[in-house]
Amino acid sequence: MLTVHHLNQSRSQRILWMLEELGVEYDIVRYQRDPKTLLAPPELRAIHPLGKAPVVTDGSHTLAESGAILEYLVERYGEGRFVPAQGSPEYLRYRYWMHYAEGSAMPPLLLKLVAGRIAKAPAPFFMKPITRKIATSLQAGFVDPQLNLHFGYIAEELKHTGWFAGSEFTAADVQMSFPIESGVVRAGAGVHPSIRSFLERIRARPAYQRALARGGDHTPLS
Ligand SMILES: N[C@@H](CCC(=O)N[C@@H](CS)C(=O)NCC(=O)O)C(=O)O
Repeated sequence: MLTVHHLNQSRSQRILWMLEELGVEYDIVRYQRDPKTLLAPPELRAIHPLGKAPVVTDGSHTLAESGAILEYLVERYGEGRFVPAQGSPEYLRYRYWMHYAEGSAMPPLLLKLVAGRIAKAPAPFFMKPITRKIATSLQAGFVDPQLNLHFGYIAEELKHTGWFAGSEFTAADVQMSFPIESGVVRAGAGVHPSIRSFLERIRARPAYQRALARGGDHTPLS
């Protein structure tokens, strides 16, 4: 039986959703973030040395990295579904968005989370204005302009067909759902109608709703 090592409010929700789309049976082992540090508990390191979610075990395979896991699941269980035909222009877009999600979209979103926490972190009163100034300068000078650039671009791309890789729903849409849901919470990405419409369409999918019911609340951290 395939097992998903699932951390609350995390990227592992994407994997549950993909498995529901594929109709593959799976077990869930649940882990809770430390409420202060937000880190995964050390038990997850027993499954994979980095101790980050998601991790999937399938028979003798232990897999990490959301994009690599999604590609594995679609190749192993998809029977041609959820991926464009190899060699097609849609396949190139598919591969691009599979990498873009974690390689380009997530770094400024993570910086936004960290800068927000620095600004709110307890500090001696004489240090507070300094830490707040560092955090707000980082946000205003780099993070916010980068996020506006990325979400403006994503919104334009979604205007073509409403999906990321051609006119059909694919695993690239599953992979992109996490930066988009995080972007709405952290970066006001919901101002773009094409992004709102994408979210409405994915949230209406029965498989998305089944994954939510099994995985629990996955509202991205803010
Ligand atoms: N690029 C990795 C990122 C994995 C990652 O950072 N996961 C977060 C959850 S969203 C995590 O495990 N955070 C807790 C920790 O770092 O201890 C992927 O896509 O799987």
